Amino acid sequence: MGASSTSSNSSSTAVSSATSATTVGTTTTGVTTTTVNVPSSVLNNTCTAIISGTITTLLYLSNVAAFSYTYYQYSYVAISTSTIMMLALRQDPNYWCLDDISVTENGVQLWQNGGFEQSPLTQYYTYCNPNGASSSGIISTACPHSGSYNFYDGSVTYSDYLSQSFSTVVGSTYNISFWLANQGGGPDSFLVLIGTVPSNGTINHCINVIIELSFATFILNIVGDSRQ
Ligand SMILES: [Ca+2]
Repeated sequence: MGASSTSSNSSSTAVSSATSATTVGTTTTGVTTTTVNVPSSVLNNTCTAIISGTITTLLYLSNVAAFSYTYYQYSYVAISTSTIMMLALRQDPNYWCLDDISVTENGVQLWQNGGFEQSPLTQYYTYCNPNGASSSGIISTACPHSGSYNFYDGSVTYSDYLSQSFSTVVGSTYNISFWLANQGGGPDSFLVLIGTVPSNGTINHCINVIIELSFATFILNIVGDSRQ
């Protein structure tokens, strides 16, 4: 019997008595796999278009009530050499507080500025607001979980999108976690997707177009078309 077994020494808590002991869940580790249908408008747009391959939904919350900072943790087995995680946030009447995002493999941190202590946001993150939603996400001092800053997002009516990509080894397991608080009730939604960055590493709708001034009038029309 050579199987290595991880044995926990914790005394097996005998389920006893008739007291209806409910789990008190203030800061829980929630590995919640819910099968909720994410609206296609949230899933399919110019922001999510940069993810390719098999896309895994780690978390989808929709129209949930306010809750204090809660720890979310997941394991993800990489399917490509470059992986992207994207978070989509919408909070019409209030705000999401997000902090301490972490992606590790064997203890090595792969996610940069997960604590949002460094500015500007776009130094490490790709930020996308496809519908120009108001009260969209920023680095803020409003509700840090640790340090002085957090991501603070009250994107109205539509989600805005925050993402970062990192190198991965196919078949290796990555530990993903973050802290999230909801400052109010719905309409709200919070989505976390993970998938593959296209192999050529380019993002189709972020093509740099060189404008030659002598052809400015003509070429500017082309620029307008290419950015649709
Ligand atoms: Ca922080």
